[in-house]
Amino acid sequence: MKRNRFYVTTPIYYVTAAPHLGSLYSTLLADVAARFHKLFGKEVFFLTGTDEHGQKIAEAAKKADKDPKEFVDSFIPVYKDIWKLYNIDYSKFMRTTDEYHVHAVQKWIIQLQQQGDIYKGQYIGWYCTPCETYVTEKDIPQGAKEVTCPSCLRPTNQLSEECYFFKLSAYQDRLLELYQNYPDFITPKERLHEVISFVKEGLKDLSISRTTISWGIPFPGDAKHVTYVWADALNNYITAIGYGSQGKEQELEYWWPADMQILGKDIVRFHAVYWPAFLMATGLAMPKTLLVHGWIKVGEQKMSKSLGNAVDPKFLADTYGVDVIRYYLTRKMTITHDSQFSLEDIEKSINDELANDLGNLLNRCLVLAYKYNYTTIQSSTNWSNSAQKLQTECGKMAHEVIELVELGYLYRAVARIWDFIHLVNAFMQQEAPWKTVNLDKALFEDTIAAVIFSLRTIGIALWPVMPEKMEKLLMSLGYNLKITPDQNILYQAIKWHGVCTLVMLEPLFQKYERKIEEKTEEEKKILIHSQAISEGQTAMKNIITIDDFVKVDMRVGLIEHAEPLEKSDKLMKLQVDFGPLGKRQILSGVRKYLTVDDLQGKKGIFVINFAPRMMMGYESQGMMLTAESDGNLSILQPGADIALGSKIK
Ligand code: ME8
Repeated sequence: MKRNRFYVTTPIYYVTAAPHLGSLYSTLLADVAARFHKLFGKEVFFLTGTDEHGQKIAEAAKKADKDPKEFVDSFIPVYKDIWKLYNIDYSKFMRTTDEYHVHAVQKWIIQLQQQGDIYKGQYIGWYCTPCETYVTEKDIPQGAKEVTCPSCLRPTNQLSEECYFFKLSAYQDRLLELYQNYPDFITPKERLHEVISFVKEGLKDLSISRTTISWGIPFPGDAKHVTYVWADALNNYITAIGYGSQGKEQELEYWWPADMQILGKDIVRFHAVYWPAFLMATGLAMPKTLLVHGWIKVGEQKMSKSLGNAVDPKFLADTYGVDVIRYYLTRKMTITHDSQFSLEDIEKSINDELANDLGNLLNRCLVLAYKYNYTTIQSSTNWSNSAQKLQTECGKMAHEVIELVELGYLYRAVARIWDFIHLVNAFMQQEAPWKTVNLDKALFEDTIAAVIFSLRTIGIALWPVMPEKMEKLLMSLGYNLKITPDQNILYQAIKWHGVCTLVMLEPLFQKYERKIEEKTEEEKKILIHSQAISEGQTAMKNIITIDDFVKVDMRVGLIEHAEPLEKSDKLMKLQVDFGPLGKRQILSGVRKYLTVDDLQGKKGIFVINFAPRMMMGYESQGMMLTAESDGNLSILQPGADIALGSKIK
């Protein structure tokens, strides 16, 4: 029998700060996947937690002048509150400082030592503390005195220490076999190829203990050493379900192997190389799939706390609502690639998709049903042809959604549900029940019923993504969502059975119509910050040489006369004196921002070697330079004693 269970995990996060949008994203994907599998009738275990040992945490605690345990403890309620706010329904929140985990990791080390997978040696290498990893040899230039981490581009430190090694090299062939025999082990495929080429380059044994720090799990039998943070952390996926705890063997057997392990592409090597090798050594089965997602980016940069561009999930929930952000992250951040985060996109999603495509469809249908007193809706035994077609499409949608969810492509599953929402909108438009109501009441009822049953299926299919909003939607259709073990509720919904008793509710989504002036200071800050980063980065990409620059002839000129062009609400006509170079007429698009008084009698900087251009019937013989900031424009003014016609260089 197919295993009717689903075990999903997230990375356990370093607790050096409150969770940011990146940590929320991975955790949310796990929550959405878990809820889908519950809908499919499976028993679900959803594990998340925190990674609390290692140099990075020790250093952050020291900076905060706190004991490391006290430091990590202070963040746990913050994590739990954010997860609660976002309705993250985890089964267990594990911490690597939990005693059962510490003991289990020590037992694991002893087992591997006894079987010869761990031995003592000497390590010399460059260590990156933010990534908690050594730089691999191929990334170190010969004779280098300083080495930058190839992953995060920050400086590394040279370490030489006695340490314990895990015999990773002995697993190289078995790992390659794994990737070959189970190509679904890593989703998406691009990541699998990267991992294969990394392993083919040759694996060195992995240092799994440290003597230079003390904040870690004591290495059994050698008090000088603590366990390397990744050897400690990766094991959380099994210790949390009973590995190494007496009397919990059955629990481990019940849940392991994990069905889906979700992580960002930054930590794929740890999960796709070290982790399966650890499991092989431990004698446990491989997880079914590692779902490796791309980064949320702002401009060209990964969103991250240390880069100062992280967005606070609490602020987003307060501004737009929890389910809107759940929807936005699940649908718009593609798993396979990096994705750009932007507040404008969130607002567009609310207006075009949530309020318009979905909210409006529900509302229009409810209003019509109420107006014509048809609020107890029966499934038909004799659907019209077009309603039957819609039902077939509804079934197809549900089947494809289930397939996509099983593969881990949650963003595509949501997009597929949305295709169906568009279809239902088109059906409503085509059948025009507001017209048929007076001509053919049966057809009117058939149309309304088909839309209501479609909406019921949509509400169930979208529940994992927007649980609160979809519970409301379903309530307005008189449907009480009940998760039932061993029954796939989505399959049942496509049969369009039963009766729906409608209840009129407030609109599900309000359009977001606040203009920039009406936004809060925090919103403005994020908007301006993300725009500045992307513009700055675009500027960085368009690098030019000095030869390009000198082609532009820029000169100092005096605006003798300025007048708005009557025919245009944008243009000002300027007469500009360039001293020995003569006078020119220049048209400038500043009318909305600057008055005649702002311009007349002022010196400015002008590009004078553009080909003359006709604008609204007047010739413009150059361009005035301006700078824009926060929606205001000002002219660039040289000092008072700079002669007219002077060249800018
Ligand atoms: O690496 N976009 O913890 P961590 C998308 N403790 N996801 C992001 C992201 C972004 N901009 N920033 C972070 C660690 N993430 C280890 C893990 S597991 C045994 C140990 C997510 O706090 C993404 O899942 O640095 C990434 O892999 C993870 O947070 C890194 O979290």
